[in-house]
Amino acid sequence: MKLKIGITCYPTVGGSGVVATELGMLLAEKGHEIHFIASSVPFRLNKWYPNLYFHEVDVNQYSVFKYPPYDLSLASKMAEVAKREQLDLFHVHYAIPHAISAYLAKQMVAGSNSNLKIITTLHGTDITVLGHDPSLQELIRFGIEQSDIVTAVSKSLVEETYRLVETKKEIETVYNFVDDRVYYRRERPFLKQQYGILDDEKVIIHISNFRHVKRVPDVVEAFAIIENHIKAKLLLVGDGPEFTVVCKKVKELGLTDRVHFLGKQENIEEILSISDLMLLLSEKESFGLTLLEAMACKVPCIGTNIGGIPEVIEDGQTGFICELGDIKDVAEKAVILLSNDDLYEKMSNQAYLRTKNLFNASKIVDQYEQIYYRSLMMK
Ligand code: GMT
Repeated sequence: MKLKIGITCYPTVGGSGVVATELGMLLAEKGHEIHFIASSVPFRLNKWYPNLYFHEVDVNQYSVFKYPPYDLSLASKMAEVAKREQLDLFHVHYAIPHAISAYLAKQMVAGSNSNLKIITTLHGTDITVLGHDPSLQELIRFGIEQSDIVTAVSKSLVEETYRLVETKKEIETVYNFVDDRVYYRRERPFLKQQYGILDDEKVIIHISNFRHVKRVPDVVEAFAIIENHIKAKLLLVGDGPEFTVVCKKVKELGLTDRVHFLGKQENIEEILSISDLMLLLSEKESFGLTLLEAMACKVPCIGTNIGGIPEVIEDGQTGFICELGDIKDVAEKAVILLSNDDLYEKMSNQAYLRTKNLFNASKIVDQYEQIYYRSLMMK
């Protein structure tokens, strides 16, 4: 049975937006009718499908409102689409505010679309929001409990949600995934030349939105030690609030000619194809989608022992796990890995195989499909 699915995500927000969009496209490829309901076209929605639609949420800018009521405009758009298109379900990414908007929309269409289901996927941001504003705990719990099925992107996030939100609702782990038709290693020698990277230099990469939690200065400090031992360049991809701090750190450590700031980039798979090692040293990370994209391109990773990172990187097999802030350990492990060809070859292959076996797009999309069908059987 083909389904009619409404998907809501923040269209411009990193990993969760990417996962929601790629899931929608893959479901469309399987013949389901997909309706994205969001404030703008999701940035990764770059293919056309006859059975995939986009419905824009127009947020009222009326000057009486100090804050534009995004969640209410969204609820009203979701209700409109659900009723007109007779959607089977909403799959929303984030409990706050999307599960709440879905709940409102469901109430609004109860008369004409009584079996409409809500699937909510938690990406970790709800928990971060809770850290800043504990008064939202009840609302997050409500969003979770009013959803028919709730998933989270790692086991660690499931546990953290139970700890902080105190709900009895079952939360299932559905890992993020990577599409191996897009993410695979290519030969790109000319790209290296364009970045002025010599053949005997190793390429270390970090990709993030440069928020404080990503600890990008730790990446730069680790690189400063690494490049004392081996010839290497650091590629910093992305942009965000800590960008200036990171630039300052690079200058202070005298690394200006060894570090390239690439800013926000599309086609990450191209840059990953010239990379030898990824560093993700975050203090909060429910999954770390960028690690998966790297591993699919045969790039081993070093990450912190935080959140879902150890579920993605298998310590000692596909890279290494280090304690938060232990820059010396990160650098030592990077030097060991990058100067031992046999170990490198083994880890690079293992990284690739891990994504293929565990985080494969078709496997995870099947998992979501089963969840959708199961939800329709629920009362
Ligand atoms: O990491 C961010 O700042 C963006 C955030 C988001 O909402 O997209 O990422 C979260 O969801 C991603 C997709 O599930 C995960 O890979 C990231 O680990 C998670 N970020 C955090 O938990 C900080």
